[in-house]
Amino acid sequence: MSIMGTIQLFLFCFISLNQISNVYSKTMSSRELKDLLASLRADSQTSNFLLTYYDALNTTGTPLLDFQDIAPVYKAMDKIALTFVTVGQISRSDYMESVRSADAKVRAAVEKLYGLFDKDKNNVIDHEELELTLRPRVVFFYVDLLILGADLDGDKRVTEDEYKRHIATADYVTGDAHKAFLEGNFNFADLDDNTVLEMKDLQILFPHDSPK
Ligand SMILES: [Ca+2]
Ligand SMILES: [Ca+2]
Ligand SMILES: [Ca+2]
Repeated sequence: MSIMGTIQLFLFCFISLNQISNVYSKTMSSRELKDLLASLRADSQTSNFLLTYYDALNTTGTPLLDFQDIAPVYKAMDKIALTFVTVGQISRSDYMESVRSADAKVRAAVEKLYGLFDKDKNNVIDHEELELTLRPRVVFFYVDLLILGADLDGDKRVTEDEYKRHIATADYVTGDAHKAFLEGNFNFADLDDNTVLEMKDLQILFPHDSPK
């Protein structure tokens, strides 16, 4: 390999590691999110979805996303999640009714998320629309978990054991049904089925040619 090639490879590895360590700060800025998406070479549709998703979730209005942004939305959306599991779709009215008792900021965030998933704007999120969002959902699930503190030992990998221990004590989990739903999410995002959620799973979503 030429000297320039070696330098480029070194820089690439350095930047990648740096970006991963930024993800694990239990906070995330939009700059860090953009860097992560660039390091994954995410397609523009996925990137736009994720930037809008995290913009909607940032209810505390700070430049950073943290636990206080994500956890209340997870908590408010427990019934919505369960409706999806049992019915396979949800209307806008049922969806908003489910979060009626949440505070106004959380309701506003959740409503923005509805618009993001309901691509054809017919006020129903159906199974097909959910399928279309596979890539962003895997990415945000991983990033959400790091922000929520599920990576207990801080190695940027969330093992199934860490995840179960996290949701057993997390106060945004509203009950057994919600817990079971969240456990199912782990398997959904663990694309290589190695019982660890990590960058490798995200990289599977965005295959690209290896450098020549
Ligand atoms: Ca729709
Ligand atoms: Ca870990
Ligand atoms: Ca995995």
